[in-house]
Order: sequence, then structure tokens, then C-alpha cells
Amino acid sequence: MTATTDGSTGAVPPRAASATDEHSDPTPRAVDDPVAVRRAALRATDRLLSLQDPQGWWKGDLETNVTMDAEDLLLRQFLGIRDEATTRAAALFIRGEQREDGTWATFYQGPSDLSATVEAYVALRLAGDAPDEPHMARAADWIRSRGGIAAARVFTRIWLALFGWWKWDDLPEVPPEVIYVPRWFPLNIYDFGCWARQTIVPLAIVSAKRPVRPAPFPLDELHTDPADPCPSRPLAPVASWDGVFQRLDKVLRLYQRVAPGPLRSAAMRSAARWIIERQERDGCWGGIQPPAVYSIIALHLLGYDLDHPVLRAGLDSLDRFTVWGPDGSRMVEACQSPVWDTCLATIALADAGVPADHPQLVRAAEWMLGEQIDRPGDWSVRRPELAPGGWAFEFHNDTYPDIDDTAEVVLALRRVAHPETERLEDSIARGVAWSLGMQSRDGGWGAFDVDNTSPFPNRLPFCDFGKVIDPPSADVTAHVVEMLAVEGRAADPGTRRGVDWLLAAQESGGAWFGRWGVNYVYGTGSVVPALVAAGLPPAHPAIRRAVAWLESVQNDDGGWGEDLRSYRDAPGWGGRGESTASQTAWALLALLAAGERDTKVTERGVAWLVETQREDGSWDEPHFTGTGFPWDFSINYHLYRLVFPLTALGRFLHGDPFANRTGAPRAARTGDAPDAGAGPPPRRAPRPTVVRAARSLVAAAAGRIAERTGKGG
Ligand code: R01
Repeated sequence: MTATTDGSTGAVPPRAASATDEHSDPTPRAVDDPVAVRRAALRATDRLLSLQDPQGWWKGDLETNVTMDAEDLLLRQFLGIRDEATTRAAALFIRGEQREDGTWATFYQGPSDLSATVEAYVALRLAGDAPDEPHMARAADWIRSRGGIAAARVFTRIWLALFGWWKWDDLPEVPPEVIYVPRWFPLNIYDFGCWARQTIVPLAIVSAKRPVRPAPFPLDELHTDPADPCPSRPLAPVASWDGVFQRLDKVLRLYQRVAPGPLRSAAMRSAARWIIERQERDGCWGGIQPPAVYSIIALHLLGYDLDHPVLRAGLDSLDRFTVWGPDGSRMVEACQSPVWDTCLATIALADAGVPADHPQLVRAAEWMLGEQIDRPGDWSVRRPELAPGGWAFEFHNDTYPDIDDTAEVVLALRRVAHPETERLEDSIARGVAWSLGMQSRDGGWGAFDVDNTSPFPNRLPFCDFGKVIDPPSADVTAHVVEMLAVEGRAADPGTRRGVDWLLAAQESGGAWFGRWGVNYVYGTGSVVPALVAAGLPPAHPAIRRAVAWLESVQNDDGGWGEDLRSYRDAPGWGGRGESTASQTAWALLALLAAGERDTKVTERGVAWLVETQREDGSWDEPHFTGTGFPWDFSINYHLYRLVFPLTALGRFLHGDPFANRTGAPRAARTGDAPDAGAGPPPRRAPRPTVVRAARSLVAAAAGRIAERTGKGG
């Protein structure tokens, strides 16, 4: 009835339909029936409206992988607070994620992952599953066949070292004195992306303390040779980066032995202060789970007992990062996405024609206004003079607002007729100013910081878990450029440098890389609407190449899909994979912005969305289409399957009044910017009358919706 998940994990990318294929299917497609498209948009609108929290926010489950759940149990074991009920519920979830061959992956249909399988196996042993039970034996066999614990990532081996299952001596060093490395020197903590920075500081304390709690059972079955559990690995050549950093690690190891006591204890105290200063009001750290887990361990090792307010609040916050299933299973969320989900839902509803003064949109805007961050954070280290004004992704993360959320929240606020106009305008102005101030030297925008581009952090043997720097990306840059253009700042030098950055980042096939969403379909779906909003005519060669690329990767069923393997093998998998709702929507957003409203390609994409919609108005989406770290950490945002298709259907039906993407004939729009190659033309701020006119258009559209549903403002 719904999504086309045939479960295939084929090694060969599915063949994309050629753009010139005649569509010989005689059955009328849903899009031939405009009522069907409207009905689909209405059902999705109703569904999304029904999911809003009374306080005004939306939040979909944020699904990642079982290392979150396993580490949560290991933490409780380490602190001596693991209880039976939590263990049983977590084990239920972990068991449910195991595959036939005994392994765990880090995303739907992904390859077996050694570190995830080791951690999940150990967690199930804590829960009482015996090594000779078939599901456990299959896992252990597979782990040994892949090199055992010795071949797992650093984080996994740190967790095992906490119980003596691995030797601290066989782990890379992170000396706590790193807290003293000056900000201009390579490998100071501000050279790391904020997610890695918040993880490394507590882990430096842990690895200096080298704690070992008694192991509740042996783990010999996870070593290829229990007599030699840590086989030494050959060093890389001195003249290679790996070789240099491996030797640096050896030097640090020697230093660790001779580190002067007073310096070491001062560094530990400074690191602890750094951590405590960054604890959020709700007790978490940075709104993400890994820093919280390591910060709790680190502070506990420094003598904070579990009843200390800092640790009490930290532990309580972990309990709130959980999703309970109907079967009593408990899934740990790596992070929670209310601000991101709320701005995307607001945009989707506005695009679908819900009136700007609809009480639910006003409530959403009210909640977003209350979430704006008005104090300095780690971003201030590189921009000490810049006034605050950003938004973070999570409920509580005042130290780390991000530029992606800020751009999308401003775009969302702009769509709502909040009664306090001055307050809304003031908030938007501060968001715009903060975004402009956070532009990197090269003209692009990273997610959290300015110029976070050092090549060194990712070379450290310690950092084998994924991306640890935060350089500008096409998707974030596009969202900022779109927001600045809609705010009437297309002619600002900052915006124009952003446009140039985007044009230079287009890959030879015509697509843009997706840093925070999978993958080229996300990048291209973000960039094309931004370039058009900034004044590039749809006829611009960059836009034409993007359209041709999207056409070339459309699936035979009319949808778009892109497998996570595209991060490993772009030539083979770029733009290829089973169709999904969110990725089909991203492709459509680009096509609609590019003036391709009335083409067969667009119609077939819309038809795919209409035909695969569930009765309840949403879509199935088991595939992970969100990216934490390309390939290494993937996210299934459970609201993506609804907000992006609704945005696409809404723009298909009504266009986007603020970016003038009304699907007007291309010829009429190209005249706007005859010298497109030289950059976008100046754009005026939307005049209040224009805004009012646009709002009444939206209201008229919504009136039509209200007629059909008996709903609406
Ligand atoms: C993690 C980890 O779990 C994690 C969790 C969430 C993120 C980063 C950025 C954003 C905001 C959202 C979530 N936007 C830019 C994205 C918009 C789509 C990152 C990491 C895992 C390992 C380590 C995240 Br070490 C640290 C954290």
C-alpha cells in the first residue's frame, strides 16, 4: 500500500530512467488528477497539524544506531546504577535491531558494523544473554572473523577498557593539558568541531585517570586470540601523515608518564571547569548524548558523587533522551530535533497554504521566538565582537547555536503573521546579523563555527569515528543564502560571496554534495532553490546542469532515492537508490525552483508521492536520509518523511510567494538577470504591500483548503 521497499540490498545501483524514456504506462497517474494532489497535500497537512505539541513545537524521533543504547547501559554499569527495568527495555530494543547473520548495522540495510556489533553484544551480555545462545554465538563468530575487539574503533575500546576488557596502554592518548593549547596553535580544542570538542575534553580526563571497574564476565570470545588480545599494528612510514601522528601519539604516551603532577592536576581542574560551564539548564551537554555520557564519567572520576547537582541533572537528562516503543522497548536518541522539526514543519504548512495567522503557526512562531539564544557561546571564540542571535537544533543547547537552524528558523518566522510584529522583526534582524557574522573566510558557512577548517584533527589516531571538523558545506551555505535573499539581502557582499562559493562547489556532474543530508539529492535540493532565490535565472547553466543531473537519476518509478553508499562510492551510488519520500521531495524542490513545474519529470515525481502516501497522510521511510558524519554516523529523522513531501506538494500546487517561485514561464524570468554569470542582481527587500499581497494569496489558497476540510484559521 505504501513505500516501495522491496528489501533489495543489491550491489548494483538501480538503473535510472533515461530522461527521454517515453512513459508508456497506460494507467492514468495520480498527477493527471489535480484533485488527487490536493487531497494528498490536505491529508499531509492534517497529519502534520495533529502532531504539534500544545507548546508549539514538533519533534520526530531521531533514530541512529544501537551504540547509543549499548553505551547507555555500559555507563550505568560503570557508575553502579544499572537497573533491571532499564536493562530489559534497552536489551529488547537492541535485540530487535539485530540482523539474521547476528550483526548490527548503523543504518537501515547498511553493512554489518564491527564496533556496533561489539558494543551491542556486550550490552546484551550485561542484560544476561548467554554466549552460547544462537543469536549471541552468531554475533561473536562474526566479530572474530573481522579481527575481534582489536579491530574496533577507539570509542568501543575505551568502553571496554573501563572494565578491563581492553588495555588503556593500547589506546591513543588525549592529555588533559590539551585544554592549555593556545587558540592559535594547531590541535587546540577550538580546532575541533563542537561535537568532537565536547567529547574530547571529558575523554581527556577519563584517559588520564585510566579507571578500571571489575568486569562482570570475561569477553574472551570476542578476541581472535585471547592469549594475544592486542596484536601490535605496524607503524606507517615516518614520511606519511599517519606515521607522523602515530609517532606523536608515542611521544604523548611518554609524556603521560612524566607529566608534572601540579600541571596535570591543574589541567584536570581546568577541564572540569570547562565542562561544568557548558552544562545546559536541563543537565545535558550540547543537546547531544555522547558528551553527556563522557562528562558524567569524567566528573565522577574527579570526585563528584552521583548526588551532586551537576551529576544528578546530567543523569536525569539522559533519561529524557529516550523513546519508548509499544512493546516496552527503549531507544536512546543521540540528540533531539525540536527546533529543526518546528521550523521545517512551519515552512511546510505555509507552503501547503495554511494561513499565516493560523493559530498553530502563530504558536509555533511564539515557541521559536522563545528559543532564540541571546548569550555568547563557543562560537564567540572566533567572533568575540559578534552579538548573539542564533538558534540551536535542540531543546537545550545555548552554547552551540547553529547556522543551519538559524537560517531555517528565520525563513519559517517570515511565513507567520505573529501578532507582535516588532518582536518578530527584531528577532529576525538579530538572526540575520548573527548569520552574516558567522560567514567563513572562503565565503561559505559551516554548521556551528567560523573557519573550522584545520586539516589536523581528522589525522589523529583518536579520531577514527567520523568527521571532527566543521568546514563550510553546500547545504548550510545554501540555506543561509536563501534566507538572506528572502530577507532582501541578495545584493549584500556576504550573500554574493555565498553564491560564488556555491557555484564553485558544484560538482562536474551538476550536483552538490550533501553534508547533513543524504547526499547529492539533499545538496542539490538545498542549493537550487537558494540560487534562484538569490536571483539566478532558471536558465543559468549551473541550474540547467543540476536539472539535467536530477533528471538523469530519477528512478523508473518516478521517485528519487540515494543510498548512503554514495558517501563511499560517488560514481556508482551518487543519486542512486530506492525511492524515498524525503529524497523525492528534495529533488522536486530543486525542479520546482528551477521552473520545471510542468514537465513530465516533475509530474512523475509528484505522482510517486501521491501514490505512496499512507492513509494517515504520512509516508513510510525506513531508509536513513539524514547525515551526522558522512558514512560514519547516519540519522533517520522521523519527521522528514512528512515535512519535505508536504513542502514539495505545496510548492507544486501554490508556488512559493517569497522567492517568486511561481512556476512562471521561464522566458519571463530570465530577463531579471541578463548578466547572471557576473552574479545575482540586486534584490529589494520584500515591501510590506508585497508581503500582504502574498499573504492574501496564501490565505486564499488556504480558504480553498478549509472548504474541503472544514478546518483552518
Ligand atoms: C555524536 C552525535 O551523536 C551527534 C548527534 C547529532 C549531531 C549535528 C548538527 C546538527 C544540526 C544536528 C545534529 N544541523 C547542522 C544538521 C541539520 C540537519 C552530531 C553528532 C556522535 C559522536 C560524537 C548533529 Br564524538 C559526538 C556526537
